[in-house]
Amino acid sequence: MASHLHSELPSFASLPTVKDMPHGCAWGLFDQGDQRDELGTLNFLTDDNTKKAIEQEVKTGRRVQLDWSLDQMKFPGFGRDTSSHRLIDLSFLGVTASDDTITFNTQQSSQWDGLRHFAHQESKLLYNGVPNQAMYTDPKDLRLGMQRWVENGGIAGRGILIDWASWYAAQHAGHMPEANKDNAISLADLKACLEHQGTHLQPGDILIIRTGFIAWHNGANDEQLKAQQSSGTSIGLAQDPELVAWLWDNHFSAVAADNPALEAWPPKGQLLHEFLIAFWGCPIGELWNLEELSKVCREHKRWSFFLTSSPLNIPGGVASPPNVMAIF
Ligand code: UVW
Repeated sequence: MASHLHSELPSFASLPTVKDMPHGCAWGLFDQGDQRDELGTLNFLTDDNTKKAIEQEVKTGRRVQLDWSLDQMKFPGFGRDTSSHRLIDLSFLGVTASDDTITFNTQQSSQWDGLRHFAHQESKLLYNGVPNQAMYTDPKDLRLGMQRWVENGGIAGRGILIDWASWYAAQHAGHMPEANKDNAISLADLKACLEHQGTHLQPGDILIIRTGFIAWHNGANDEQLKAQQSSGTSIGLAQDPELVAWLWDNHFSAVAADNPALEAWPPKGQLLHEFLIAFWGCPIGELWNLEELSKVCREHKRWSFFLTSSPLNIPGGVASPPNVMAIF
C-alpha cells in the first residue's frame, strides 16, 4: 500500500456500509481489483514504512525480546492445554546429540491472534467475509492462514509502548487496579499516558499496551492463578465505541498487550476482537512479556522502537508465537 492511501482511507465515522454488517466493517477497502485482500491492516507495513522505522528508531542497538516463555501461562484460560516439551536422545544413532518435540496451543503463551482466530459472531464470517466454516469443510482452503503474513515478509515497523501500568501507578501512589479483575482501560487513560510519555503516533504504528497483567501473574500464587483461570476475568481495553474509532483512525497495523485478550474480560460491549480481527484484519497480540521493555523504555526515555516479528509459517494456521523483538 502506498503511503498516500493513509489519507485516502475513510475515517471510522465515514466507513462505507458493508451489506448486512454493522457499521465499522472495512471489508473490501484493501482489495486490489478482483483480488480479495487477506492482510488487513498489515497492508500499512510497506517497504517505505519499514525503512523509515529503522532510520527513525534504531539508535543504540539495545534489543528486547517480548515472548513470554512457552510454558506460560501456568494455568491457561479458555479451556486451553499447557505445553509439553520432550527431549529426544539421539545416541541410538551413535552420535551425542538431541532433538526435541514441543506441543503447545498457539494461544496459551505470547501470541498473535491471526485472522482465522475470531469471526463476527452473529454472521460467523471472518475478515473480508470468509465463512468461518470454510477452513473445516475444505482443508485445501487456506484463506487467512498464518502463512499469508510470512509470504508478505513477516511483521516489521515502528512499535510504540503505552506503558499504562507504570503511568497509572505513578498517578496513584503505586496503587494498581487488580489485573485479574475486569478493570477496563479507557481511551482517556491511553491518551493521557501517551501525552505523559511524549509519544506521538504515526500511521502504521504497532501499538503495544502494558496493562500490568504479567507483572501481576509473576507475583501471584497458584491459588490466585487458578482462580483467574476459572473466572477468565482480566484487565484490558474498554469495549468503548470511541476507543474503537480511535484505533481505526490512527491506522495501527497491529495492536498487542500483556493480558490474555487485549480487551477487558468479560466484555461489556461489542468485542474489540470483532472490530480488529474480523472487520479490519488487524492482528491482536496477547500475553506479550512487556516487563523488560518497560524498563528499557524508561532508560531510553523513549517509548518507540523498531519492532520485528516472524510468525510461524503454518499453512492455514490460526495463531502463532510472535517471535517478537524491539530494537532501540
Ligand atoms: C478470545 O478468544 C476472546 O480471547 P483470546 O484471543 O485470548 O483467545
